[in-house]
Amino acid sequence: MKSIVAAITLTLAGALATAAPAPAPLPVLERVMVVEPRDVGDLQMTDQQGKPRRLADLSGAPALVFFGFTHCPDVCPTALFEISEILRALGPDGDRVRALFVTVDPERDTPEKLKDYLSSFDPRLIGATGDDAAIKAIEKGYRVYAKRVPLDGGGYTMDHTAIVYLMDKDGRFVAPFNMKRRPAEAAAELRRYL
Ligand SMILES: [Cu+2]
Repeated sequence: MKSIVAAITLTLAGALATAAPAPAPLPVLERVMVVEPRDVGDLQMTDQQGKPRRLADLSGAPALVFFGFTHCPDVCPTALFEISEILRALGPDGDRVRALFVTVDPERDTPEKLKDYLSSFDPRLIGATGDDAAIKAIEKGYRVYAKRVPLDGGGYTMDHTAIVYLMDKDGRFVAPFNMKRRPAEAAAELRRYL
């Protein structure tokens, strides 16, 4: 799925390259293909301090929401690094933006594990975990795909949606956030939602 979206986005980018310069942020087809998250505000999670929170508690500020798991070999650490760079590029405005990392692997990603993992990234990142039902409910709200895949040598990894969701300050979904640009450009777009 992700590669299809990427391929179509690339094709689209190629098509647009010859057209008039468009405001960059939203690859149109990618936007159309994402099924919009709705009514996620009432959902419950536990943050990396072990504190129960409602997703609605995050509103009042634009938010970047990303799903993943701490055992992820590359996609998640890359995205969290990039999100951290964007927060840094925002300067003091970074405190007025929220960034949420929701685990799709609550069995292994306890609050303690999330806290330890997120200590490598921007301290403003909020980790979200919960029991299986709570995480399933968040995945459903965001229409996120996440599936356990057994590994040959035992154990498992997770296949998961790797979109960064941009939510506005009322907690409504805006669009997939375009991560394929410099942190300063991404920061400039986020500032428009403050
Ligand atoms: Cu991942």
